[in-house]
Amino acid sequence: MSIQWFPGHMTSARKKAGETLAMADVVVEVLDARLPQASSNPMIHELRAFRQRPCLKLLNKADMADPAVTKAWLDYFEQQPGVKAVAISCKKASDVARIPGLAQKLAPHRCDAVKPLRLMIMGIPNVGKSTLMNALVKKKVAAVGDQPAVTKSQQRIDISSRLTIYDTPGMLWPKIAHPIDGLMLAASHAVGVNAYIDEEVATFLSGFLLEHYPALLTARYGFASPGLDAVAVIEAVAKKRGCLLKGRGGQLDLEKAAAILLTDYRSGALGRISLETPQLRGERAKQLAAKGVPDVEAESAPDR
Ligand SMILES: Nc1nc2c(ncn2[C@@H]2O[C@H](COP(=O)(O)OP(=O)(O)OP(=O)(O)O)[C@@H](O)[C@H]2O)c(=O)[nH]1
Ligand SMILES: [Mg+2]
Repeated sequence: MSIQWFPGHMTSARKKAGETLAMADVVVEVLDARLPQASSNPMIHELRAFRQRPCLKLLNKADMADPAVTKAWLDYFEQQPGVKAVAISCKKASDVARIPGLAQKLAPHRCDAVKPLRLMIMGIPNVGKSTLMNALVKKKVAAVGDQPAVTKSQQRIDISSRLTIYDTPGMLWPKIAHPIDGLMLAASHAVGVNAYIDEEVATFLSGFLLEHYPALLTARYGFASPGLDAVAVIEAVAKKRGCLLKGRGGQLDLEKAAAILLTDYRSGALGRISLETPQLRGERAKQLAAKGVPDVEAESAPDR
């Protein structure tokens, strides 16, 4: 079953976002650098296309993503019309300091107190929108936390007479078409915990890590991965970390081991990992097209 999460406050957030976008000059779309396409909300793309607003795509949390893959994503996004893409970590002041200047280039006519530059920060839950807002304002004006839907309503801050910023609640969309996108989003903590089962998401993650980053599994947990499958990885984590069910004669607590694996990925303790590449995404789109299924969640790029 695919993972879906569209709680009520997101319906009103979408309506409000549409209204605010009419007054904003540039969309600052915060993406998770580890899953830049899966974390691109097609609803944001639609709103932006309707209002014809340029977009600064920030591949945030780049400190936790695979640098070579991030570079490939930047090249991919930069081909899209009206888009500038940069990789940043909101926790690095020098990265954040570049953002107003980059946004200004997308709306050069908004440059003084009569026409201040108005930036609207948008994105899916838990990607770092409010962290970015706080870093731009240089004080804590918005609550942040490593869980989805911390921000429930919009906030406007006039940083100066020339710069206004809107922070918005994280939004997903009503139907995540591809199960793998739901799994990537859940692994990265963009989805409410009631919408998925840890073990299912950890099985997806361990399968991906086995295929693409086996050395990171070995480095973190100290077991050799050849010959293991996704479930065996979770069992191996359970053994290494002593996860046992109480009073069950040494039976492994796989739920606990799944939670450890997810926490280690989310915190970056496992290392720098990217869950998708433009190439993998392109191959999947071709497979879907061969079956007659359009990749509805892919933004239009020149080569698509
Ligand atoms: N490693 C790393 N963590 C980050 C970065 N930016 C934000 N975070 C963390 O990501 C988590 C979510 O940050 P928030 O700013 O609350 O995210 P948000 O997008 O506002 O989330 P919602 O309000 O729930 O939509 C927090 O634990 C932040 O500390 C980054 O660049 N690198
Ligand atoms: Mg927030």
